Amino acid sequence: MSEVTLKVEGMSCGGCVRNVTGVLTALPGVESAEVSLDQASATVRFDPATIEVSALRHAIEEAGFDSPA
Ligand code: 9UX
Repeated sequence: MSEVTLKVEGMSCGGCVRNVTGVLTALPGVESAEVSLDQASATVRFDPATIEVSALRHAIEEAGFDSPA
């Protein structure tokens, strides 16, 4: 497993946190996601053989948030 912390911009309430958490943990290869409203971040544990960091960021953006590098 690898771990990465991504920026997540645009979250404004706990519902956003749940949505981002759900989107990330639904992805194949993602073991867990710890999303912080205060830190505007998501720390994701994932299997790099199954999914790339770019796909994690893409999923965040598809959910309506920004994940700048
Ligand atoms: Mo809160 Mo976020 O009412 O997508 S759920 S702003």
